[in-house]
Amino acid sequence: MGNNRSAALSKELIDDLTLNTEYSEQELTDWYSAFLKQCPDSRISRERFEQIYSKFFPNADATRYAQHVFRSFDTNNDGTLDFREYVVALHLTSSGKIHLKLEWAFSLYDIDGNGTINKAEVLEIITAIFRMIPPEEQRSFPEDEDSPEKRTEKLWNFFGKKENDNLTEGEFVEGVKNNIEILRLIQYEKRHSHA
Ligand SMILES: [Ca+2]
Ligand SMILES: [Ca+2]
Repeated sequence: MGNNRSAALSKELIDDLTLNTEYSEQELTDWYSAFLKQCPDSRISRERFEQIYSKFFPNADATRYAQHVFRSFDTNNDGTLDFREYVVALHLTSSGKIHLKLEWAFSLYDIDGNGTINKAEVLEIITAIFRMIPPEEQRSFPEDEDSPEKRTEKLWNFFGKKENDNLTEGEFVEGVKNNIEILRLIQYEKRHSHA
């Protein structure tokens, strides 16, 4: 183990992250210590990520969705999340800035990363989302969105797209911003009460 990285964050990484996120140097340093305790080799594997993610969805199967989320966070595509990717991911998904969230959502749906979304990609993500939704909750869905296929059809129509059309990032972001129904359909907000 001759090339163990030091436990301190490099100056470059701190500068990079304070510039690109809203976190302070102190927050990042504290966070990094915690991160190293959880991940001594300073990386999160896909399997580990899936395990962590699935704990939030004990009554359903979040594995497939977690794989897509992992891909969207693994920006250098090396099959692991390093500290930078982890912090940027948290920033994207929790900062509350709608534009950042939508850019991230676009990358989630753009499975092959070619810069546009096609209908098959929407269907794949919606199918993964459906697996996270407990069956009893699915039964309460409106009839025209109670299956992945129907929900995809509805979304695609909201975007005004034909079967073989593609959706650009600009169209995606504008569409979601301008139509609350689209925003509702592209995501899954877990219900908190299970009364
Ligand atoms: Ca990576
Ligand atoms: Ca694509």
